[in-house]
Amino acid sequence: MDAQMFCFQCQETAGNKGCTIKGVCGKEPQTAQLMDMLMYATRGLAAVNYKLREKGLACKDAEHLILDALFSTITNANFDDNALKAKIAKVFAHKDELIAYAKEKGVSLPEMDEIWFKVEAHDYLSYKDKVGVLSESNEDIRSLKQLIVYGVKGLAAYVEHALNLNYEDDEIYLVLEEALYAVSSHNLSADELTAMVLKVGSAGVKGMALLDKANTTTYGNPEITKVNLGVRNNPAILISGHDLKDLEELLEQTQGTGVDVYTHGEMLPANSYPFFKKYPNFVGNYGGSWWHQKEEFSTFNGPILFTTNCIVPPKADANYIGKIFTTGSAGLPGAIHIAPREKGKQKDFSQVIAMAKQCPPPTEFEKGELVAGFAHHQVLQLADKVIDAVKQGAIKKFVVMAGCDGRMKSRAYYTEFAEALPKDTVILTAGCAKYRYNKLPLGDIGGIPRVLDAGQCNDSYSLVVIALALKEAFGLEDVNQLPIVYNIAWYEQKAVIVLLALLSLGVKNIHLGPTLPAFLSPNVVNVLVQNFGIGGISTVEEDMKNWIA
Ligand code: FSO
Ligand code: SF4
Repeated sequence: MDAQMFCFQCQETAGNKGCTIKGVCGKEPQTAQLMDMLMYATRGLAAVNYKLREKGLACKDAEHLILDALFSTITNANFDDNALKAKIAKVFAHKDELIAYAKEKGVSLPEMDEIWFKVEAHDYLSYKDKVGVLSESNEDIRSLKQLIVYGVKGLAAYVEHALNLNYEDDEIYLVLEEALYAVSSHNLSADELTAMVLKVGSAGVKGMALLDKANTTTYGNPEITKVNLGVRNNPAILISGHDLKDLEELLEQTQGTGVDVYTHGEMLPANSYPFFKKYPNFVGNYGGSWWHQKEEFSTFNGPILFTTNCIVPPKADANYIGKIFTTGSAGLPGAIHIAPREKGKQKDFSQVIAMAKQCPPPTEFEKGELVAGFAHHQVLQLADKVIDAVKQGAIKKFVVMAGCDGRMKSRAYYTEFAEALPKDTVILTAGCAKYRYNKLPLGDIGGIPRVLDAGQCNDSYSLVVIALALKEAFGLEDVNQLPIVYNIAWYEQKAVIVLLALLSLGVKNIHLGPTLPAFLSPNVVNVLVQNFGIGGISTVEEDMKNWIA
């Protein structure tokens, strides 16, 4: 059958080559093509704003449109064709305005197709070969360009969360636009593109630091918290995704309504922020990582609010159809989309709350508690204890097992790896990867839990801060001299920016699994192996022998 789409941006891509008929994620070919068009249009808008920025004339609205467009094309974020079409139209229209503005200000724009290209809505699907990933015929250049694009998508997601809390950084916008400009350019060498990859990685560190500052300044530093896994007897809303501002407003609006709020997936770390603990209806966490949602949503009984990915399109007969709400860059056909907040106002979650009131309370499927809240501030408060444990040999190694979870059977590796680790090792985690082992009874070392969960995938930044503090404490010159093994599980493009951020900080010998990205060509893999010692994973026994013993 002819390829109707081409997408290889995530770890579950078909055959570890590319989705060509329909996405393994559930993305329809038409949706994939619209995303390609949105990316092409956005690259044009970014190029124009980049040129305006050189003259100090960059447009704020363009920056925000670019963030939203990039975020919307991330794996499992937006499946809604109508929403994507509206975004394409908006980007084209804004690009036109900026082109006119550039002309008025005497800013010359290059002959780059992305800048001058424009089509009407009825033709969005007519240019799939021109705007798709395979339009770049050189495999290595394509690979480097997509590595940049995927890093930039992940970065945009984090920057958008920071923006929602009114934190911004022009230097990050500059890199986002410069990177998209580079991807559209035809005369950059592989070396120049490689340099851009690392530049995006450095911006990734800045982006995660910005979000960390936004989150901790607004909501306090995460602290050790026992998160309740059971349920209460009230109707409830399940909030998923990563956006803490949405959670704040939902909690505010549910006060006194008799409706409880539970976190799901990547929202779990919110339970550790002091700010959210004041809400009596904030009950705890329901369920596991994103891909278990079909079962978990069907027993939750109440409405589900997606603030970001990872959405799994429900089956037509799912009993929670009609109960899904999206907001921000997330979207799903058939779901109700909660409009953006107007300046100075909150988003309006009244429809979600009204629906919850009509629903039975959640059905319990587990009990107990989970310990979370080991972001940098909390861990550094325990620094003396941790350093002593290392000096006395009670802790021999730290294993960074951050990243994502996913559906592939081969990910059982991560549970088995965590179980097989010797008792004198500590796992540092962040992101939804942790659900593979965070409910295992792995115990503690002199009161230090053997799984230290820093939070969401963006809180991998905390792991960097912790590593740098340990380097100082032990008087080492290089972070690679620490007794740390990196065994990172990736799934989508936020994990790509976390990886690039680590590389830009000089972290070597990262193991990436369960498979290496399909978008890395053999030559690009070689460059990563030679310069950074990147490698894959093997069996638990082999990896234990080679990395830990
Ligand atoms: Fe997971 Fe999904 Fe946070 Fe990702 S829920 S996979 S890397 O969106 O963003 O860790
Ligand atoms: Fe395939 Fe992943 Fe792209 Fe979905 S996001 S179409 S699963 S490569």
